Amino acid sequence: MEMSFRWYGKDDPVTLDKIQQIPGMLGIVSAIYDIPVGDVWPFEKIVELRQSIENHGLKLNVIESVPVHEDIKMGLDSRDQWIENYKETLRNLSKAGIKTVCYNFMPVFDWTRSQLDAPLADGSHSLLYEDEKIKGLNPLSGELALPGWDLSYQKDDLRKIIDRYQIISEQQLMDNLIYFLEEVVPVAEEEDIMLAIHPDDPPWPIFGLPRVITNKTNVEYMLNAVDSPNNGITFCTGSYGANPDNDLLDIIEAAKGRIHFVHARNVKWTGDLSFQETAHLSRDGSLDIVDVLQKLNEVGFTGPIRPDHGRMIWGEEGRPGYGLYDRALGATYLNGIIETLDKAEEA
Ligand code: DNO
Repeated sequence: MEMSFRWYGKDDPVTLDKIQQIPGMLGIVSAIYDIPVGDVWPFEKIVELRQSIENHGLKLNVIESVPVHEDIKMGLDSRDQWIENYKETLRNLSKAGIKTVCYNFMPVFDWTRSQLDAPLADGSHSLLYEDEKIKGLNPLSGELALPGWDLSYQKDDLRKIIDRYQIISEQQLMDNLIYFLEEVVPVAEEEDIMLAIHPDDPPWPIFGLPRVITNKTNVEYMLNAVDSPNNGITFCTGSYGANPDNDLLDIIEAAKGRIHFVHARNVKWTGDLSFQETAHLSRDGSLDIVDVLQKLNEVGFTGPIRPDHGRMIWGEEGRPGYGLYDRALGATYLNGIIETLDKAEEA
């Protein structure tokens, strides 16, 4: 597996200089952040990003994410133009040497939490999701603005989009995803790009908006609907694992050969549809990270993996979930497991 780390570009306080000092670090997961959603990513900009990473002895191995325009998710007539742009971006990425592209199909809101700095018993803090709190929130009020959300919408536009989703069922959203995949997967095949859809986080509907990449049944449906190795998934332990009904090993088995990227992190279930993120260790959360890596190894996964969200520890301040220290500890823990698995295999 290729140990990798997410980097938010030149403005990220966690610099490449620091990331390069994490033992065993090989890959950088990044994106171009100043292009409006839906526009074509220029080849030169991608090359520039790649170059800045290679100057630090690291490799730009995954783009996370190329965002999907809301018109595509809503299935509007205008989607075809946005899909053409998406194909062009894939071609440019391929030309610049990128082989793995992560994206998601969550309506409007990407990953969602009710609190970004919830204390843990050890004095650190982390991301918390409490469904009761989320239920009581109006996303239009502005009281919750999360780092993963696209905040470029004007309030009225956002209201219109949310209204429009009220008549889109889960099946329709899935159909819109498949329409998109039928268009872009052939280009991914031509360009030798692995598409890796990120699950919905959390894996259930929020704010009355449908969500579809939530469980094994839906993942299988999506993989079978466009049955190509280039149509794959990002296996995010913490997103699928937020729902105790999801059996992570079972999902890996169902998606074997189609997992192109892994996000590894742990969560502790704290109640019905509620969880708090913890350190990566199996004993700290509800997910068994060793079992997951063992299973990934068993199904032959050798692609990029990154430690995901960490706690904020040692007084670090920064982008919630994306500090340096706890993610670096996570990488070291994951590397220990991977080395052990590799040795056992050689023996
Ligand atoms: C959160 C991330 C997500 C992810 C996107 C992928 O920390 O895992 O924001 O990058 O959903 O498209």
